Amino acid sequence: MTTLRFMTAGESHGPCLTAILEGLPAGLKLDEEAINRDLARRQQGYGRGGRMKIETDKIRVLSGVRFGETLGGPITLQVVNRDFANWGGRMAAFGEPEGPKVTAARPGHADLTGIKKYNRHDVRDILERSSARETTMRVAVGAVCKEFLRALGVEVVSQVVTLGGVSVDPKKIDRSQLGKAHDSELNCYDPEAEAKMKEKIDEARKAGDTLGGIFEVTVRGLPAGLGSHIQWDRRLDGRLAGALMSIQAIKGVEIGAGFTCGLLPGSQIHDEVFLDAEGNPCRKTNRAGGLEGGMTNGEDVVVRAVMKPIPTLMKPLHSVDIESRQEVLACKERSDTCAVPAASVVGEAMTAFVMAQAICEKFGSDAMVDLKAALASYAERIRKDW
Ligand code: EPS
Repeated sequence: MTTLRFMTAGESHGPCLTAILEGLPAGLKLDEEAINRDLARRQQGYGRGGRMKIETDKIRVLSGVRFGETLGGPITLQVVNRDFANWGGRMAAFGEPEGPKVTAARPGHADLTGIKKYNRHDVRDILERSSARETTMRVAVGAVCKEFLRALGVEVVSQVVTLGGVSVDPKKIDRSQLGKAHDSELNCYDPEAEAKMKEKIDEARKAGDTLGGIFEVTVRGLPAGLGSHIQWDRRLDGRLAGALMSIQAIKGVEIGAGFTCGLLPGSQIHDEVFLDAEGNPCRKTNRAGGLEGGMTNGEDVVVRAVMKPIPTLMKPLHSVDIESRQEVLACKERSDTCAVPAASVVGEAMTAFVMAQAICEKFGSDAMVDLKAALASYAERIRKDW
């Protein structure tokens, strides 16, 4: 197998989180601080809970990189869970567990189905791995992929467009200033909408409730022709949607005009093609979100994902106790009121991984210098011959 791939390991309150990323070319320069910056961005955002005050996620690179350059071998990434020091008795690999079991499953979480499927009798055995703490490692992997893409002139950015029912004014989104939202507390371009979103978060926190929302990821600078129409599992829109749907709490994904495509006629959906001043094909709209026929078409890739409200409520919902077999209120684990800004950083990471994988497949991934030469020659050919 030559494709770029990764795997994560670790429990939310275990000693550490780990990822192995394999398949990136040798000779890619990596900046430790760029990875730490994205880890810090995932930890931020108005509405997060107490855990983020305990952790300061910092990357340790244990293999595959020497003096800031990739070697072509598996890259092992690690983040230590500081909170493990407080949880050792409940999370040790051996010995007897301390403290009570968690037995009241939370609706909306992996708890109830997880204990049945894996034959566990403590919900902690499920929630520790299903927790969105795992996304720390996706962000670390994504930060490496973003550096790879940046070396090829490709940028991946995100913004929150809806939170707790408040949406940004689309007119205020300036796509020429990609990444501008990253400086704000909710990763949002629109300060007025952001102020209203923060009010909603405060209200939800007081009510013991949680909030979801929608984020958008944009990728700029991709060559046309990544992915393929030839086979279902090579279509890049399908792979991208799958990668985003795999993020904890994501319930829907749309590309470009997305669900609006079901409301409007074809004349108002498809992006007409014109010739630019140099006689090359160009578009005035991007309702396809940069993907046609399962392939990038050279426009920005624009994808949106909706995150449901976090299932751990401080004012818990009705559920069942797996030990007493009685109806009870769901357990209360410390949690966040809203994690949509954090999810947007995870969305960037998964998108960056999918795009990096498609590039490695198309242009070969042994040495960075060969990959760059293959990409340049392809870009030149499709510029001339179309
Ligand atoms: C998270 C860490 C978790 C939660 C949250 C995300 O920390 P703890 O469980 O110690 O409070 O804040 O996880 C969930 C919302 C969840 O449902 O599991 C993180 O690092 O992102």
